[in-house]
Amino acid sequence: MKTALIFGITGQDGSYLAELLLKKKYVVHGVKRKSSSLNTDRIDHLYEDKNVKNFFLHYGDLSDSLSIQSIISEVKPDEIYNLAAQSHVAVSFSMPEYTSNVDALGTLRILDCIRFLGFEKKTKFYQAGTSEMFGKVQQIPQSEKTPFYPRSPYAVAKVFSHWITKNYRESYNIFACNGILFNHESPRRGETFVTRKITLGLCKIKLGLQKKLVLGNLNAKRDWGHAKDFVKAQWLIMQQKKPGDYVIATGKQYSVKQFINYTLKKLNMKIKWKGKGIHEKGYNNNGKVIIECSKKYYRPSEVDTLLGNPAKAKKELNWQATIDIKQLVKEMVEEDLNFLTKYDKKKR
Ligand code: NAP
Ligand code: G4F
Repeated sequence: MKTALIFGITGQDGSYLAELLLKKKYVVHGVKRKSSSLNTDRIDHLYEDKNVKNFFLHYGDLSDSLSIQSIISEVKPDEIYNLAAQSHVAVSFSMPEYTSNVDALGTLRILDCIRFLGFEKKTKFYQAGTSEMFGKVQQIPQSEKTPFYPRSPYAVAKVFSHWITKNYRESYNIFACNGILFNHESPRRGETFVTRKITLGLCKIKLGLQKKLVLGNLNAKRDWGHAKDFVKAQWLIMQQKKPGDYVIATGKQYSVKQFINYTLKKLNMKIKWKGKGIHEKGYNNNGKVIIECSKKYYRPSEVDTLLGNPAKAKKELNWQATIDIKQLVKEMVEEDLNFLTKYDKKKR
């Protein structure tokens, strides 16, 4: 039986990866942060299920070497997945030092712990890299060979993590891999990322619980997949004969505005778009503005376009995305409507 340790188990990907590994009969250990309010809602169904025996949680933090050392030496994992991060690009401009500490040095802390404990031959390592590292893209589409041009403190920190992972692989022979994952979403996506902000916001407007949705740059383009597909790729990367770096993407690109239009269609809502850029607005049938833009949600430097080339993943991992944007939007809208209807009934 293999043992896995997931940093970031309470996040979107951590929860799906834990489900996948438990299905594959792994013993799964996860690291959660101390928080003054509950932060385990994405994994409570696993923790509370009496049939799930091999699932354990530990308190720890990527900014705290002692907790990392004590957990890794106790668990002695076969595979470590580092999914923990301050993962919000816009927030990284407000908290650049904290983001660098966690997203860059946190990775080094785990890798050096593997080396320090002499686990180089035992413990494989996966680093959650990102398409944000391509930033101001130097090539379209982006592959493993495309040079990085990070455009935020978040992306700069992730570039450090990418290279330190490669460096520990080459220097100490650790089975250390980088996934370079393009955007992936789900009903479990954090509510401040644009896709979930859109599905949740428009569902609330549909149910009369909110009047307006205020967003930033509607013209940004992303390669959006489903987190369930993408965690499968993370596991596959760790099962190869040799450690490597892989772009994981759908190979299709849509704008934020297109994502909104798919969501409106699924909700059977019609709007008229008027204006351009920051002045663009969406009007409902009664002529009321239900979508508008604000400078508040623009970034000091934007990543305008991201489009991945997942050819290497297809060839070597036999992986490809199975869920397209329409299915993704459908699932997110249905779960948000379901959640809001239950929540609204409870309140009454
Ligand atoms: P997420 O939902 O934001 O989850 C991040 C996880 O990291 C949470 O469990 C969070 O804990 C934990 N965390 C944050 N700061 C930490 C710290 N100081 N110490 C320990 N844990 C900490 O992110 P996600 O969407 O699942 O993404 C997973 C990873 O993939 C992240 O590293 C992200 O940067 C990267 N990535 C994501 C995407 C994407 O589109 N989703 C694409 C490429 C790469 P709390 O629950 O307590 O906040
Ligand atoms: O949903 P977003 O915040 O995701 P972003 O910045 O692409 O980052 C996500 O994907 C990365 C992979 O490429 C991950 F590494 C990272 O951890 C995170 O998961 O924004 C997507 C786009 C941006 O161009 C942003 O400017 O949507 C635009 N946008 C427009 N209005 C907005 C909003 N983004 C947010 N969060 N909120 C808005 O109101």
